[in-house]
Amino acid sequence: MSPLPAPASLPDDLARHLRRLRPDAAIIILTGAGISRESGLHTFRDADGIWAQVRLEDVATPGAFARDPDKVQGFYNARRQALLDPAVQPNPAHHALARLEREWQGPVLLVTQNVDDLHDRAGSTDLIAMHGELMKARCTECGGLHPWTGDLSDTDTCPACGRVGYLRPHIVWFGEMPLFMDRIGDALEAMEPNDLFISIGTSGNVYPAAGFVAEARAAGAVTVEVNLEATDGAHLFHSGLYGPASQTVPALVDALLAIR
Ligand code: BV8
Repeated sequence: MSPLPAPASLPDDLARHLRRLRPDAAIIILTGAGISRESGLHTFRDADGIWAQVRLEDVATPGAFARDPDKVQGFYNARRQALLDPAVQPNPAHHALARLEREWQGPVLLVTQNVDDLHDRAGSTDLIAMHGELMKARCTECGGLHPWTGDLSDTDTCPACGRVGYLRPHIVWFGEMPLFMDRIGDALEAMEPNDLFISIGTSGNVYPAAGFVAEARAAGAVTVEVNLEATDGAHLFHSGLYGPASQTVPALVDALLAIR
């Protein structure tokens, strides 16, 4: 296979790694809160992040929900209303990933840790929300999943089973198993040498998502970290692209789509 043309406008080491890619390579992308920061949503562990405002032990664990359901419901009700703000829209990074899925010759799987709906609204379709979705409620009795845009409380009725007071946010809390792990694991295991794994806007603090890069690398994939700045896990990746996602992600997608 003759070497692919070097993608333009990327750091040399990243361009060198991307040259290994086949134009129909499989791409797996993992996103975190950083990709939505420029849409106006807070991250978790930045100085102005969510965990600087409230303790995760008080709002994002099953124990917290059992102890004080109103506090937990109030935490997610506020975030659901913030997401519904018309000013909160997909940014160029979300749109670039949807474009990559449309135009790349190989499969593009987008796994997000985010519970906002910005990837969906940008048009990504092969999309896994492994930590749940803010705009859905789940019945703890019948398991029914329901679109939910208003506030949730223990006075609400499950549209499926009619029980009152059994609806919770469709969110994966700490200590709960993330969603679609079989599908994600199969996709990572199926990666071949010179496929591509891209991590975007995540600090790599939360497992099992933070372990995906090691699985991809073990399969021989090219691994790239795209983030505002290098994370503590930067050494786990072959290369990195640093800066605001609304600039770095479109540049990376342009360079990938230049590979023919
Ligand atoms: C599990 C809820 C096992 C949704 C979240 C004890 C018991 C059980 C498990 C554990 C335990 N102790 C530890 C664990 C494992 C635990 C874990 O990893 N804990 C950490 C804190 C050490 N994991 C779990 O509990 C997981 N479950 O292990 O289950 C199991 C096994 C069998 C049976 C049952 C269970 C569950 C993990 C999911 C937890 N839920 N949130 C919500 O409220 O939103 S995780 C939370 O962190 C969010 O979902 C978020 O997505 C995730 C990761 O955070 P990031 O997205 O990375 O955000 P962060 O702020 O950290 O970083 C943002 C980055 O963006 C930064 O690097 C920044 O530089 C960058 N950035 C900022 N601006 C920009 C930018 N980049 C680009 N452009 C910009 N403009």
